[in-house]
Amino acid sequence: VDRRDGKLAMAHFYVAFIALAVGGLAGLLQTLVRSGKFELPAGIGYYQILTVHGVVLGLVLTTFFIMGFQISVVSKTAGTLTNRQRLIGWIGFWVMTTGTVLAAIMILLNEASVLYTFYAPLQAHALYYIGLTLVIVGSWLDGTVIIMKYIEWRKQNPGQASPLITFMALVNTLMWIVATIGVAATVLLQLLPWSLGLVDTVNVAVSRTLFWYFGHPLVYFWLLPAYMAWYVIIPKIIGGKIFSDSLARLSFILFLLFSIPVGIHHQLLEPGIDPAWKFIQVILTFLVVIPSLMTAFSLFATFENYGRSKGAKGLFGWLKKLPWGDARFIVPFIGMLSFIPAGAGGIINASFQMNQVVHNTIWVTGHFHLTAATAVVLTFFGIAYWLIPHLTGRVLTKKMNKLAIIQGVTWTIGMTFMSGAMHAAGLLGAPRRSSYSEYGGSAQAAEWIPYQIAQAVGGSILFIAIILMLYIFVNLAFFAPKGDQEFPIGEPLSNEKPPMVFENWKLWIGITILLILFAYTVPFIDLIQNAPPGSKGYKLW
Ligand code: HAS
Repeated sequence: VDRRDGKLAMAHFYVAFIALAVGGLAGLLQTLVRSGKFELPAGIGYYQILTVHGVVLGLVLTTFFIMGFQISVVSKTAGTLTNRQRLIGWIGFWVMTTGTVLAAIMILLNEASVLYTFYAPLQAHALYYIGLTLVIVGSWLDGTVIIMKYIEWRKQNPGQASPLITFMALVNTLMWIVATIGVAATVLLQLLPWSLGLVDTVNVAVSRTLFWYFGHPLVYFWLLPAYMAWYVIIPKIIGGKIFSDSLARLSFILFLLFSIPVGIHHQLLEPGIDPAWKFIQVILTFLVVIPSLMTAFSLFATFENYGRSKGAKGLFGWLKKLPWGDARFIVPFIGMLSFIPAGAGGIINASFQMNQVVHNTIWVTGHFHLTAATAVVLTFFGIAYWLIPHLTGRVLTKKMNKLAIIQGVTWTIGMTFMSGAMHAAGLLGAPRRSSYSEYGGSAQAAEWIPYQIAQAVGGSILFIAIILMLYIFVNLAFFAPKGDQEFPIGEPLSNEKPPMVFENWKLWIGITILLILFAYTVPFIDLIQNAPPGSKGYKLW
């Protein structure tokens, strides 16, 4: 990657890893509070640190890391950014950073303890919403860079399929832009006017629905960069080939189509939405599982093909041929493994009836610590181990490689304790998002306490893993020996030419919009028409 593009990407990574430090500390404090053995000092509120944790890790770390990664892969495979593109990228970076600082100040002042899912009826200071709006607008500018580069590449290479990982970054960008329209709508039309005192009330159900229209594709916006690494980068690291370029493109297109019209699966227990429409979105949710199953199949095939090409025998002999001593492989691989139970948990959540058992319990928190905070984050760490030295002109030494493996394993142990205990306590009915309470000596609540202590043990181990990660990051950015770290980009197994229909964006964006209109039009009409008495104006308020 060109040095100038590398600097732009690194700027994003600095903010992402600062976010890891701040958000990780908040997470540790939360698990300690919930264990009942610790009280927050200086009048700091539980929901204040819970908001710091969710916003800084769920929104800031992810968005900055993903933008830095996508800029790097596009610059590597579609060509160095032009000066204009790079300028737009820098403006995007500064707009996002300004927004982050603004939102962070409001949270620290306890003016925005509204959690990372900041829908009504919780209300924050207007500057918090303005800050988050800036983060989104900045991310659109970064997204514009990806779109411009893609268009330029297609013009220069008529009739040819774009480089696979550039194609994937484009899909993720398009999905992000369509999804963020929902959150922008609730912020600009509802939350900002309400927090500025321009309107007295807001339609809470509309606010929640607009949030979840965004909130579910948000989780795939986190996942797809991990899939980019699993499909394209891991095959090269192990010395193998991508199982199928076309299959990878198809799975990304399916994510574009089915990630968005499924947000109501977060609202299955909410009044005001007709169960028939809930059920339709449940079916659409099961369709978005398919590209993940395709990914699992493709990864197994990649690993097995590679192992057999090295002479592996028997059903699982290929496992022995994988490079277990390479942190760039093993850390994301643990992420893949964790995604098997994590995905199974997601399928449980999405099952209409079973959702009643787990909704609003700490099971859901366990689910997203296994998906986002294990599968995705371990993959991001695995990427950082080679991308940071590549961008700073340094190398990952053997010693750092070893420490990186220790870091990944420590993270896994911590997360196994924490997420495992969360799943178990959730099945016993422990609520999510609540501070420590014995609920007036309830026998049921007493059963949760050992699991809450296990969560604190896990949280403490995770904090050690964060310190290790930050140490490795600083080493790779500033102190590792100078050198040329490989940027691994895999090649497909066969010379197949992916069908050009994959690049027909009018078709795919058209179907995406139709699916969204199908899944959301009637629910929104219902929510606006049936707004509770006392609502004024357009019944958005
Ligand atoms: Fe989820 C709630 C359903 C995936 C994140 N989810 C959440 C929340 C978050 C989140 C943050 O339907 C909480 C939001 C809040 O604050 O309230 N989720 C699903 C489903 C999937 C799913 C069906 N979620 C994710 C991913 C996330 C994420 C990915 C982040 C990155 N989720 C739900 C539902 C709720 C929910 C409900 C609402 C619950 C409620 O009531 O509030 C699916 O996409 C999962 C499909 C995945 C698979 C696994 C495929 C396996 C692969 C690995 C292969 C491994 C290999 C290595 C090859 C089917 C690809 C093995 C090698 C060997 C040698 C063994």
